[in-house]
Amino acid sequence: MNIKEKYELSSRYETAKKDYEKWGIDVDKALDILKDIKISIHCWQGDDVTGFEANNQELSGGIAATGNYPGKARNAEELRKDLDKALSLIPGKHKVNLHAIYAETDGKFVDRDELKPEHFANWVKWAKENGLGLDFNPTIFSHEKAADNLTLSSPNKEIRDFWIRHAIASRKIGEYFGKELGQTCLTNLWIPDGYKDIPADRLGPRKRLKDSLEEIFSVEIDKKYNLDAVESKVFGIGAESYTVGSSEFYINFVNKNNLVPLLDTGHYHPTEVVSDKLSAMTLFNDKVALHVSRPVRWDSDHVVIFDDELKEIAKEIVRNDSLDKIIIGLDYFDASINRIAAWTIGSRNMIKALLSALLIPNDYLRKLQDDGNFTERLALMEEFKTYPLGDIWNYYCAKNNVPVGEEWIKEVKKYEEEVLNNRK
Ligand code: RNT
Ligand code: ZN
Repeated sequence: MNIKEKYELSSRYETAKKDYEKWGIDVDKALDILKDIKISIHCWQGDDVTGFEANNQELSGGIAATGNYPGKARNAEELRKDLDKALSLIPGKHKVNLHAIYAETDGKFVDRDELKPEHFANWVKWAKENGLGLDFNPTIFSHEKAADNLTLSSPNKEIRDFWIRHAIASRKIGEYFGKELGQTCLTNLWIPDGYKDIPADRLGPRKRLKDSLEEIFSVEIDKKYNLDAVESKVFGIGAESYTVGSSEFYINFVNKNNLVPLLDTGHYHPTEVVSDKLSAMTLFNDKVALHVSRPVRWDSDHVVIFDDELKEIAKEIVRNDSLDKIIIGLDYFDASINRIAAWTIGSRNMIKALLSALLIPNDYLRKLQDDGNFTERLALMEEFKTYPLGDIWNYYCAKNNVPVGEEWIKEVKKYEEEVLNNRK
């Protein structure tokens, strides 16, 4: 940025700031708060949830990445390089979320139940070099032992035991991340288990899932290093009629077992919204984790955009003082656009939504509600929609040494020409 642009940016910032100050909002303080909020950026946007196993398997489990945009990362080194690029366009210091299929095993086949911390040593080294935290997920899909969407709830004990071993191994990898990086790792367990058609037994699978999970979580791991989350779902492709790990199942399970519930914004019926669930969940849980995604007609995992629901989620986090309670992670995978752009767009939107929530007169609006002044509540909420958020956002990006406004697009294009297009 040249001097003139810098000057214009800061004078626009000063003017915008005054608009917010009229409402008693301390903009500089908001930017300080924002700087400390970590988003867990999902590595799997970078290769369409393929992973790098020696016997690479097709994506299964009732989820799908559609599109065939050129240049996807073919190995962990390329994925880290792509992440470096995306992270250079996203303001703040964040975490990267890995799945077990991103292990590095030197071309040797290591089955999931045999995975060890050493298979993630390169990731840890990279995270250390870049001041990043790491989160983790057992990969309980895309595997021959998950072929029929039955894993931890399978009637076959051998299958269940295999995945129990994998989940325990994953928690130990999470513990290793936490110890090495000095930031607690969140290890999140999601399984695809369910039935395409009307079940003859709904209880049996849930009972088996409960037993499997109890075994997995009976292995003690210090919560300072690793926190365990479980993610519910409503349906998947090929599991349209019944999902074993439903919302009720996991809400009850986490409460009994003191785990972290994880809410994915694509995992509910279309008129349900996660923003409305957070206040209820935080009243009864110390921590609540999120997979921020964007369902379009179904759990489609579109790139997160700056829409009303995203802003509403951010408001709930900020105005309820839940910044240290809600663990924000992203979960989407679009293979039809540049993958680095996909990371950048979704992450910047999440951060921008948090900024917008920090710049709303939340206390005043709450008072209007309590006073029964719904007219002014609505009127003011609407007026704030066109307050000069963009000027504050641009200044925040410049302050954090990342491109301002749409400037980042050029950088992605350049990277596409110089790096991605050479991956044939
Ligand atoms: C699937 C879940 C799950 C996955 C990732 C890859 O519906 O949302 O979180 O998307 O683990
Ligand atoms: Zn998810």
